[in-house]
Amino acid sequence: MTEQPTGTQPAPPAGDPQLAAKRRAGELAVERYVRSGMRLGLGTGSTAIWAVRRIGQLVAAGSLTDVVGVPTSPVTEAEARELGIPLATLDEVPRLDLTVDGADEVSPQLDLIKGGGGAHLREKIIAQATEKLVIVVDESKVVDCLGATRAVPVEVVRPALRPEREFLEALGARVVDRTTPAGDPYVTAEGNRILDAWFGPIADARGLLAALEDRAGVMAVGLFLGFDPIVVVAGPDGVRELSAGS
Ligand code: A5P
Repeated sequence: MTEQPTGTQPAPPAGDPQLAAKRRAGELAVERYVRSGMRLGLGTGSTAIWAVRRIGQLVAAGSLTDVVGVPTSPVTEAEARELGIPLATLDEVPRLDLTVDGADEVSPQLDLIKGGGGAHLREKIIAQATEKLVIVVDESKVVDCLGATRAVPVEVVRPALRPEREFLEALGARVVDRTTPAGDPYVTAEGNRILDAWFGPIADARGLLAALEDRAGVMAVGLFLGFDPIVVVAGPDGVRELSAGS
């Protein structure tokens, strides 16, 4: 993994420093990587939304042309539509040039935990359809080991909720059924539930992912391993970029 210093950065917006970092990461990723003519995956969350907004601004200004976006969630779709970004589905555009998305954790190997917003099923489908994945985060997301600060979101079909919870517990996780702020069960865009599995630091993320993907009731695991993303990290000291290779 290499860290690349960035060039001149625009001044961060005033106010909450974490929000400013999220905004800077999202906007900068667009400036650096989004070009006219691209087929784009549009990520979900409070960081990726800044990339979507920047794309919308550039489309409205006419400086970004001939792009089409495939949203990773209904929330992103609604905002992108409002912004006037031309949209499509993977039925219409099955291969994407670039996706800009957020993450909950980024490991030194650039593996990820995603799904804090409950959209990781579509996010993984779109990441797999994408030539290049650009991840935008603030510094709090960079960890030494996946699982250090966040649960692994596991999307489960409703009838399998209890057996999959028990399976996760047998693997050593503390499992929380995700709920809405109102306390109702959280239901994903595909009509499934989410179990947030707290493992603590995960020594063998590949083994864990394989074990979970073997389960019939598991629709998506928020472990994104081996996607080789470019990670744009913004913090109080500026922006850095993490990538394998160069
Ligand atoms: C959505 O399901 C997630 O994968 C988000 O991309 C992730 O939770 C990061 O979200 P924030 O940028 O809001 O922290």
